Amino acid sequence: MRKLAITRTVSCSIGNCELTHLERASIDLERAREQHGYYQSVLRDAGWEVINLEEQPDMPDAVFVEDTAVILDGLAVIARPGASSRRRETASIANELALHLPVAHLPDNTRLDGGDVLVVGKHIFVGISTRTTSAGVKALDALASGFGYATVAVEVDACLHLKSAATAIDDESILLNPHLVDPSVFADFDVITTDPTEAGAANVVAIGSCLIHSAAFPLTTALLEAAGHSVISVPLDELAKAEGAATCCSLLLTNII
Ligand code: CIR
Repeated sequence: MRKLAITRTVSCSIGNCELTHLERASIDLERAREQHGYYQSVLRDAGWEVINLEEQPDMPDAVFVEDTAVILDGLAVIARPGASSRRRETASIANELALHLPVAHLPDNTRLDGGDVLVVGKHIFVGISTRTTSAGVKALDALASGFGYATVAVEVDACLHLKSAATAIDDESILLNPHLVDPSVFADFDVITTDPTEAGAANVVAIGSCLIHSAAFPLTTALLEAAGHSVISVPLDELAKAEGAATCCSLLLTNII
């Protein structure tokens, strides 16, 4: 089965990124690109074909491709980013995705960031956040239900996106920070809770053989390993200054031709 990861070069303008919960700090572009390159190499080493889209110099947050689409089994839904500065990012992503699977769009009057959409098997959890509206959730549900998915809305107010608070380890297990999301939402799953001293540690990318996790959260990495998971720690602290985490940097497609 083909495994495709869509990524995009870190924009030279990343210093002008959107910020919601962090104070602006100077971002070292070269270091951010090095860390991004290492993230891509980890994907390649794990057997993913990495497509790197060209830089969008006038779109500071364009490296965070996760926010531009939701990948389902048999359908890609193009997002409607909640931040106006990010809306133009979706056009080139839609063109690329259309080469690999059917593509659908959300209505104009909706808002939805891919970072708010956690797909676990046939369950979709969607954060209602500063970026995603309930109209966005309903529109996604209308598209996804035809593909056998059940969608649940989740309140998110303590962090940027739902996936800042909870991500999937596999189809049965979730890594979450109980201070950022109500754990009862995931009552039907096995849950691993992040170390209480590592606020941003709930973001993990499941790439089949192992998990990509930020090297900034070693105590939570150790908890994942103690639970039997294989983890690759990736330095992502430069991109974290732009409020980006590990899942943000790729769109992962499987089950495609
Ligand atoms: C933003 O605020 O949109 C970017 N600076 C960070 C986006 C991170 N994306 C994500 O968590 N999925």
